[in-house]
Amino acid sequence: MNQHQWTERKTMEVDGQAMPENRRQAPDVPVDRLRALLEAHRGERHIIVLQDYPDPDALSSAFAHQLISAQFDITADIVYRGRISHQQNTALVKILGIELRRFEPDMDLGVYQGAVLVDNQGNTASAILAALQTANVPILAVVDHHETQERPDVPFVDIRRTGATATIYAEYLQQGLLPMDGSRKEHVLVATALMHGIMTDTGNFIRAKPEDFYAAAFLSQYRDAELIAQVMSQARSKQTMEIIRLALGNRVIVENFSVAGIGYLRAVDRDAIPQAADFLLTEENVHTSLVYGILIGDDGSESLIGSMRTRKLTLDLDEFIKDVFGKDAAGRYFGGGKLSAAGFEIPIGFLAGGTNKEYQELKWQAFDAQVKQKILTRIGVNSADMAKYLTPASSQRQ
Ligand SMILES: [Mn+2]
Repeated sequence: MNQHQWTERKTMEVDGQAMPENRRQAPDVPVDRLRALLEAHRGERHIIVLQDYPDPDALSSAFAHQLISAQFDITADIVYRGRISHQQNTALVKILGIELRRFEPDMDLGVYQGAVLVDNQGNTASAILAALQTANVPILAVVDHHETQERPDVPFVDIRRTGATATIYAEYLQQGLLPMDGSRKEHVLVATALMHGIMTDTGNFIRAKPEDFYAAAFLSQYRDAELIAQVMSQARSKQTMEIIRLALGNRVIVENFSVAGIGYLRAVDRDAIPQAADFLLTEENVHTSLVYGILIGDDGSESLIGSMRTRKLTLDLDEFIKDVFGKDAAGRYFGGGKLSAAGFEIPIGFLAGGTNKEYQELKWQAFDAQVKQKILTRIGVNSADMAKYLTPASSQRQ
């Protein structure tokens, strides 16, 4: 944030109709443009598209978008493709009663007049995006806080480098897009969810920026603190613990990077990967962690997935991941993210499947070695030293 914006923000109060009059009237204020867009689409049915493995920031922002849309008689279905896999996310969805629809290839998308991308720009929800394109459903809005991807035809784009997308939605609420009423249950729930979204995306405010704190201050008037405590105290599953154990056992530490492959995992355990990466980062003399594995989807498809975390301020993980793993044939990056947290997903395609254990093992070793080589080369390990780091870590769970 530059000095000018910061000065402007300082004039904002945290408790209500707060924006200075001149800014509220300005035509380029996002909330006004979003209001105009929703007004123009009154009475329609929209699809809110989430990333394949939605996190609390995505879930809460989608929930907020759904409530805002209802103000304009717009029915908005929240759709995602992967799994709700983190124990806290399952709890969040249950407690909030958020209604989610899981994407199926035979879903009739023709019922939607428009799509909204929340906490993503389509590249982490590529299957749904492709289906929407086939069904001629236009993308009406993108609200996100990741690095900007090109989406030239979208009428409403609000991408800001805030700590969370929930921060942007909290601002919409504060600016009157959904007049908040503390006695209404769904308003308490949306405030609670957005607060949790900001907390998880900023590492409990450790990486929060001024606008995230402003948003949290506003939400604190409505949120249910007990509910947040309940969501956050959910225990990890046995499988998640097991994947963390594998990451710990398989990790290779080079130049303060801790790198671990964990072999194959199922879609329901997807979220154990970032949790393991978070855990490896807690070791002393480690500033960056990477945990990866081969995800076996419910449909038998396979993809190499990974999560990366860093505490090193000078390391831009978004750039790092894009640089190391590159783009697919269509020119889209396999991954990216924020400065301190990023991930990637590379479809294995033709090599997927195979029930033969030996073949599975061989395949894992090839991918394991390839990821390590790419990462270690980028870190600066020379080819003579490379061999000693490439002893394959077994994919076996026992
Ligand atoms: Mn987010």
